[in-house]
Amino acid sequence: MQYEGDFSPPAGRFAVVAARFNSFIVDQLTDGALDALARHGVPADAADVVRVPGSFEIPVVAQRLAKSGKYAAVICLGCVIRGDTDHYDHVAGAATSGIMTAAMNSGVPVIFGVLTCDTLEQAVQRAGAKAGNKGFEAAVTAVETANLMAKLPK
Ligand code: INI
Repeated sequence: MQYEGDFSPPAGRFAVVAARFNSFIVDQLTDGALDALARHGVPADAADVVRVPGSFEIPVVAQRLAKSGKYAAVICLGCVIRGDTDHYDHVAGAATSGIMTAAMNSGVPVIFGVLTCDTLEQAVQRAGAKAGNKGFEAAVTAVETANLMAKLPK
């Protein structure tokens, strides 16, 4: 037996956790994620958007949502841009490991759609320009992984 997720319309609800920090980028990621969900057959009223102050706050909220039992997957969206200090490393590292922890603690797919960029230009390219829209890609990953989880033996 082989198991693999697919892109058929998934059952259940989806949550998008979006940081307000660098909102001009994250809003584009959020639009991309909601567009991908809609294009994969998720009704608009089956997608909830939860906004948090910054990427550092994503994991605790994502874990709460994932553990609620109400969502097939949680999609985390943020944008961390390197500055003059090592602040970037702390925020990006905490968001990354916290999002994985939320997935492992809940058993629900918690998808990593946080941009970690050296420059604003890199972020723009990944939020709907030359390098695509990473929010859209994160939501497609959420659909595939949610469908895979539904197929796996209990
Ligand atoms: N939050 C981000 O999402 N991106 C950033 O680039 C960022 N920088 O650079 O500081 C950022 N900081 C805020 C952080 O996520 C928390 O909201 C804050 O530290 C309060 O806990």
